[in-house]
Amino acid sequence: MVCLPTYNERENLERMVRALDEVLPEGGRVLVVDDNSPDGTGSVADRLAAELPFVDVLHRQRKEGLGPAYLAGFRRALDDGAELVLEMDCDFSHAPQDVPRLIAAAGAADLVLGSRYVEGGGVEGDWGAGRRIVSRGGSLYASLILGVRVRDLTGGFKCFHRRVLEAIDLDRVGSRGYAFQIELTYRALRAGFRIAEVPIRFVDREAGDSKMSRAIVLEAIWKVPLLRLRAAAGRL
Ligand SMILES: Nc1nc2c(ncn2[C@@H]2O[C@H](COP(=O)(O)OP(=O)(O)OP(=O)(O)O)[C@@H](O)[C@H]2O)c(=O)[nH]1
Ligand SMILES: [Mg+2]
Repeated sequence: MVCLPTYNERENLERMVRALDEVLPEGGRVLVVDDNSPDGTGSVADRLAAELPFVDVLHRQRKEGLGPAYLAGFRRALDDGAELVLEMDCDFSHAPQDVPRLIAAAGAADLVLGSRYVEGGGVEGDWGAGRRIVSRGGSLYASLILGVRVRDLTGGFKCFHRRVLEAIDLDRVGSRGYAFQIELTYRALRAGFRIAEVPIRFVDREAGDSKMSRAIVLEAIWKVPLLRLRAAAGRL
């Protein structure tokens, strides 16, 4: 099941869902998690769900950030019996054509990360220098502080086996933005799961607006050492 969080993705959602239809294996599903987008993305999602049997929608009352939206999506996916649960952005930064490679890699790993920072991966388009530094530097910062060898800790294109999400106490995951991506991967590692990174080319969004903010970056900066301290104290 692909969890697709949306906030004002009216211009992208339908194209995204149809592109996923082309690449998903038999039985694959898409769960749109919309936080009451002011641009009406939620009604686009409802229309798609009515037309396409593999699409479901989870409507949430308000925008609380990516973390809470994903957690709600994961709980639904687990309830629905999904064996593999994927995360990806709805703005085509993550290519739908890469989904089968992530799924294939899940044959030999518990958690697969679409990674920009391994051989063959990268960032395309006009991401400014500032944005590149935040992403690359953030990933490096987190791996140093946490002492893990993962190359791309901040990415949001992932494939979890359900056993990973079942083992992580989702109620304890408090991060909302990029920190959420770091926290989940770190918790999976601490729980002893095998992680594989497959190269992806990340493309800057063409339509719609970014939800990235200073608050999201700041949260990641202070949350990372906190995660490490909690883990050291055995209270992660
Ligand atoms: N449901 C929900 N979705 C969100 C929220 N914030 C972001 N999203 C979605 O999460 C995905 C990633 O958000 P983006 O705005 O692309 O953030 P980003 O990838 O960090 O920033 P850009 O690279 O500038 O696009 C997109 O599909 C967004 O619509 C939120 O609070 N709730
Ligand atoms: Mg994006």
